[in-house]
Amino acid sequence: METRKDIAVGSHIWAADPELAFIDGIVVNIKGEEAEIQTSEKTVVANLSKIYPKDVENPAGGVDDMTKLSYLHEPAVLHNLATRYEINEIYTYTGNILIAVNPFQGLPHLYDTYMMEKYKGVPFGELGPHVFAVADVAYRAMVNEGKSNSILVSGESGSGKTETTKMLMRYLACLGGYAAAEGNSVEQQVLESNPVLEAFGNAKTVKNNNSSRFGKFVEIQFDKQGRISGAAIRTYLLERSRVCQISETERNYHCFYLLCAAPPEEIEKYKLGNPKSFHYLNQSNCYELVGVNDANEYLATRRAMDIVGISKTEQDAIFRVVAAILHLGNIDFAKGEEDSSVVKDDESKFHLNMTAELLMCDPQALEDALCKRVMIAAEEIIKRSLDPLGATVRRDGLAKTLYSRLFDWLVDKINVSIGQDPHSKSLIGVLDIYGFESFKTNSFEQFCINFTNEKLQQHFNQHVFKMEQNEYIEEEIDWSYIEFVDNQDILDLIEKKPGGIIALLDEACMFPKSTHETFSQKLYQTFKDHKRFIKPKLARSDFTIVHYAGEVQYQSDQFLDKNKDYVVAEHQHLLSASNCSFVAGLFPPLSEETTKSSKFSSIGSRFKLQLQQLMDTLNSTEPHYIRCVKPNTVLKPAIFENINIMQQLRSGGVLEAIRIKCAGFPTHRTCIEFLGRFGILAPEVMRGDYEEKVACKWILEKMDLRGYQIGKEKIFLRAGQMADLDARRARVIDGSAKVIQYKIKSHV
Ligand code: AD9
Ligand code: MG
Repeated sequence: METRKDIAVGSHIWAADPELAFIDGIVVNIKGEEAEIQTSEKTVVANLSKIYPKDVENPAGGVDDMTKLSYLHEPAVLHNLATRYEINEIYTYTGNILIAVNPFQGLPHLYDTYMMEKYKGVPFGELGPHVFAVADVAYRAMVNEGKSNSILVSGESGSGKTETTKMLMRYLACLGGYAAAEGNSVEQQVLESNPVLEAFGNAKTVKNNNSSRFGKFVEIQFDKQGRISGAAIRTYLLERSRVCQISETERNYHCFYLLCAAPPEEIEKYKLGNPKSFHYLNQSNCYELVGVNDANEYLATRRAMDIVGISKTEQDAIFRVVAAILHLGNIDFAKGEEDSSVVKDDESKFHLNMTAELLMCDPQALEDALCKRVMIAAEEIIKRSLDPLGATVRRDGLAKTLYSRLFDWLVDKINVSIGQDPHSKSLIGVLDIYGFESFKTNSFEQFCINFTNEKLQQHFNQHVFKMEQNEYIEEEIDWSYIEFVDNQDILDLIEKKPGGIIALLDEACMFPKSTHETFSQKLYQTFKDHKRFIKPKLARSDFTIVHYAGEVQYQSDQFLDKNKDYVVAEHQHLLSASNCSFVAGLFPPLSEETTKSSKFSSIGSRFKLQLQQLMDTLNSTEPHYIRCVKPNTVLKPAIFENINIMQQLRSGGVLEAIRIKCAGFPTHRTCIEFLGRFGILAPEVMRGDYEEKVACKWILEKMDLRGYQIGKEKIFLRAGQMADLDARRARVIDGSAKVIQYKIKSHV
């Protein structure tokens, strides 16, 4: 007995495969729940519930919109992307979501001025899928309706978010620029902010040679005429640990290597040299990037800094701080008297003096700030010595603080220099943010990144859901509430106040006796019955969150430290007294309040707030989504790793969007299309002179289908109904087993 209406002997299908994700074949026999399938290489047996009908009428080059697929399911989506990728069609729509598969090769014709001109003002969907089409539709909507728009680019590391973002910005600058603009126009400044931020915020990682180590939201403001009139850049969570700690094959932030490749007079001025001689760079054996000339990049960064309005004096100060951080990292400590520490040797002394000179502060004060800790007890101030290890931790802390303040200064400066347009009523926001991460070890950074993704996922689901609903309303079809998986419970687990993980973490940070173990115990107790929280077996301090994109096990041991944002008081005093106004400016004096209060400032809570502000902004805009996909882990063209890509489509919410569609009416066909394909099922109807809609209804009734809807011009089918109709159509056409046999032969 057949248990599935849409699958019969002779059906072309996809079956799950451990290596390729799915393989295609033809059903040659069905016994109970099991189907025997002939593929091009072997015969396999699969459970009927695990096979999917394959559309044999799919065009050879695939379809440019997933919603045009007759059967909207995982194998069809994957196969369509693969087919297109093979012919360098890297863009595909899913409704109005753009999927972009990283080509890992230059495709210059795809982005040249001819292409930009081509997409200008053309209605969405008329030309092939493209980032320019998304930027164009956002721009037109903004100009015509005066409504703000946003473009959200997401995907895993190395999938092409930053490249995509730059393309979007280039297209918007082209649409909204002053044609005859000279000098440093706003749009040029907006574009040139990219290389500056990349020099200081990007680094080579295992996953991407130019990985952004911060999240970014660029808000481009437009005037009434649709011209760019201002911009604001917001950045999120720069990875601080990289400044003093890098893993094998990775690099520190680009700017360090660029500076080491600066012209000789600058090298002399900053007493730099080979990157190999600096501790902060030589922990990894990787110094150069293939295809990148650091010396040229240094000059290019300087030029970009000129354009965004960073003065020569400021640039000198910036690179002085960068050089100072390198020297700082080379200061080693040895054991002094009792538990104290001293600067180790002459070489370390040289670096200490260089650091002090570059930061324009007193070398003795610098040494004290590194080796001693000031304790304020009731009435007196006690200076305690730190042991060499303690001093090293201090040194690294200072490096991280300096660098992150420098980065924030750059962002602020660029914002001031580009300027905001207070009169702008509409904007286009472009979001380039880290995708979902799950590594072997996951710490506080991954926790924050995945929290971001949960937030964006909720936004995405709600949007997809709403869009789908709108189409039903437009076609005036019945639409009863269709449920979709909501991730509100995960968000509550993380951010609820009081009682969520972030709130509990803050509590732990404020309580002096807390350790990561007591923090974890608290989590285990509080969330023991939470569906989204798991205490891993045998774990003492790990915890697992069941994210929408999968389970992630977090190691809590550095959560408390990483959540605390404070500048060591000694460092604050030292640098706010610097003779260099730039350096002193990075450490503005603290207000009386902050010095006294022992309350720490929580990175987690601040991030949560920033994220909420971002969501508020996004919620006031019309969103557009671009999902970037990384086709392989070797970063090479023309390699398409099925299973890996499936995972990305799943965690990027593409499959969820498709599931939402499937929960409603995934197949939309105009009446004419429908009759063309299925008229054969009811020749008597076709012979009669019926109105198209009536004819469709007759056929659907004859086939005894339930739950479908007929709109004003379209037929809306439930999931599986198209395949069911196709199977019947195939039976009518093929008729006999003879033809089935022929099909098998011709396939093998
Ligand atoms: V990360 O999360 O910041 O680590 P991204 O931003 O997603 O990551 P990125 O845009 O930096 O990835 O792309 C990685 C590399 O892929 C680039 O350096 C290019 O070499 C390559 N790439 C990405 N998109 C394109 C493209 N449209 N055309 C050609 C591309 N190459
Ligand atoms: Mg990036």
